[in-house]
Amino acid sequence: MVLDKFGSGIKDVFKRVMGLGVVDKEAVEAILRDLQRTMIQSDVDVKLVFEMTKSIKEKVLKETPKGMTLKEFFIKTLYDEIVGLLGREKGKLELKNQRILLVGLFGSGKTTTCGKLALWFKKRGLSVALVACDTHRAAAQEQLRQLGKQLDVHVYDEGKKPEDIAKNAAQKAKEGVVIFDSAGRDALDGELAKELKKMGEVIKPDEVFLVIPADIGQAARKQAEEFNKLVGITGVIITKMDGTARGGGSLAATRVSGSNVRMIGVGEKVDDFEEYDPQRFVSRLIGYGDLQGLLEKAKDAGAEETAKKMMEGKFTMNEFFEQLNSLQKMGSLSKVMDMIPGMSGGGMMKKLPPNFLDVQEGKMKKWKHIINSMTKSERDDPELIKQNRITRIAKGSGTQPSDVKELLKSYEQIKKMLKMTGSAKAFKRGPLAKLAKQFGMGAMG
Ligand SMILES: Nc1nc2c(ncn2[C@@H]2O[C@H](COP(=O)(O)OP(=O)(O)O)[C@@H](O)[C@H]2O)c(=O)[nH]1
Ligand SMILES: [Mg+2]
Repeated sequence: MVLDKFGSGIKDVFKRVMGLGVVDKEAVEAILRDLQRTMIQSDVDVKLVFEMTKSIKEKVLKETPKGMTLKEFFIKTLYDEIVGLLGREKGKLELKNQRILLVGLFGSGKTTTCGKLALWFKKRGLSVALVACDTHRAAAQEQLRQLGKQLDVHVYDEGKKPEDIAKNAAQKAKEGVVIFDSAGRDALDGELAKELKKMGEVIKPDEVFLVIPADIGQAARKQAEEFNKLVGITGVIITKMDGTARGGGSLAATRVSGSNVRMIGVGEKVDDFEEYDPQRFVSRLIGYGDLQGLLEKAKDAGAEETAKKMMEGKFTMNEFFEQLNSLQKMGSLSKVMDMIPGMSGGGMMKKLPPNFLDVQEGKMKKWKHIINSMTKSERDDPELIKQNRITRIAKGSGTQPSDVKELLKSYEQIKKMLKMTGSAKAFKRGPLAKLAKQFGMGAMG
């Protein structure tokens, strides 16, 4: 498992929550203190840590969604927030021919990562070449040539200056994935910036990856920001994740810098290399099964609440729209319908004519504009909307008053239909049948 110490610290936090019978306010606070300690030990910026735990506390202690216990909600919120801290986006390498330039300070792992990248693409069927542009250190080019030999990948090294070597290679290697190694320095000084800029001009790279060792922790933020400002980077590769407790700090700091972590190095060998996926990482710590169950439950809790509200005829224009929108995606409205006694949502969905979704799409767009032009109080209580408001809303949304009226009518009909507590008849003769007609669906069932 990667991220040994950071990962096991977080895992312990989850274990502790799972082990509690009932979670109350005191337990939440105690566990959040544990989480703070773990994060700070991993060199996550203290301000970030406190912001995160504050946000978790506020969410969790405010209101627990119906159908979930505080414990479940707490675990789910922990999961969401930790994933958010580590970077929501999954790191990825595009599998295509491209030019990649690796930049970074001395000893960060650039040359090693060149080899890892070469193997990654080669294993996936692309042709690969390496370019040895580190003329700064005597043995640097030889190190890359050795890697090339080991991986059976061609290494370009003709030329004196880094930009000449890069230029020669760029002319010869027309296709495939071409990976350019570069020289580091102790710091990103003017000389290094100039050298990398010149290389960038002749290479015109598709990707410029900054290589950062995990053990610098939260200093990764400053480094990523500086390199981005002076050289321009498209992503970060964090190396040496295997040997440090500060991995969490470097991941969180990179996220704050605005860069994405694309890959992580987890050892010295050429195949110690992984795509970075914060969701998968945190899921593994909790246990995939546990998490899947919780996420499902959280979704259900939301749907159940909406269903209840809708059946009582209490729902806002926004909720109405959301439900219709998910109907389009064959999503949660069918679930909502399923929960209404006597309405077999699944059956109804199957009876929809195949062009139903097409017909609706244009209308949904229009309705969205209309709803956006309403005030909050109008959205919460559409009954407020009478003639002069209709004119205003139509103007504001670039639609006709008849469009606004149609939306209001549909809202009213759904509301009425749902109030007539669930009889399947509603679908055949009731308001929903009328609504169906409006959508151009004709009679249903
Ligand atoms: N444990 C570990 N060591 C690494 C990793 N990546 C690179 N190294 C080591 O870090 C040292 C410097 O790597 P090198 O690629 O030469 O760095 P460069 O100066 O940026 O080119 C070498 O001893 C590598 O074996 C990694 O992911 N894990
Ligand atoms: Mg090197």
